[in-house]
Amino acid sequence: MLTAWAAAADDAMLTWTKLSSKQGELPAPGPSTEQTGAMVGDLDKDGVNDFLITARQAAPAILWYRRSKGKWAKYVVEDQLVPVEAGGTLADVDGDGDLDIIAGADYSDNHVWWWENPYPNFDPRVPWNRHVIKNSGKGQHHDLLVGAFDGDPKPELVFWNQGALKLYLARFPHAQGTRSRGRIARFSRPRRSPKGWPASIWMAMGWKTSWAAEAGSNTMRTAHLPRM
Ligand SMILES: [Ca+2]
Ligand SMILES: [Ca+2]
Ligand SMILES: [Ca+2]
Repeated sequence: MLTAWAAAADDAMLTWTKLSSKQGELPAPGPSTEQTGAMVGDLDKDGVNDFLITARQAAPAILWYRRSKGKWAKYVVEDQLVPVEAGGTLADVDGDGDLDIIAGADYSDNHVWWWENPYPNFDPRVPWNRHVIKNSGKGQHHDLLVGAFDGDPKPELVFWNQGALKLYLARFPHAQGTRSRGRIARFSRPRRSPKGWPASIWMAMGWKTSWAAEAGSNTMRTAHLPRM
């Protein structure tokens, strides 16, 4: 009874405030149209979430909206035009304790990149260093997610490459400050799917643990499997 009352009280207190760049309440993201992506995370580690907007029609391709003293300030992360697709994600790629940005290219380009968070040295006009994760094969990478897939506690990136109709895993560089690209592995379809599994299942084995993923044109789910 007490829990139900508390939940109802929280709902009653929840209010939303709309802020619009059209009304001048937020800096406008342009000049590009086609804002492809929005990512949320605490990029400056002050305990308050910030957000990023990506675009693919004109530079700059990535902007960071930093929350500071009750206002939003706009910082350039990528000052070039790179065709960033929807579906980027945030993770500490280089292991130095701050969130970095990971995103893939749209149909026109075969890259997947990550941008190195320069914490604590932020300048609204200075872009972040961009690194390459993938620069071969086919284009379009909508769906990216980060998790601990191979049995050690370090995270890896899994992404679906729409142009190739293939699912990839990329290991992060192992040591702080490394510029290595890590390692990219490819999922493959099992010759015989276990009974009852959907036809869209992909599997990666030979790592410390086995895992499976189901991928479609705009969705992806993954799960650990018992040792096989
Ligand atoms: Ca923040
Ligand atoms: Ca980092
Ligand atoms: Ca950093």
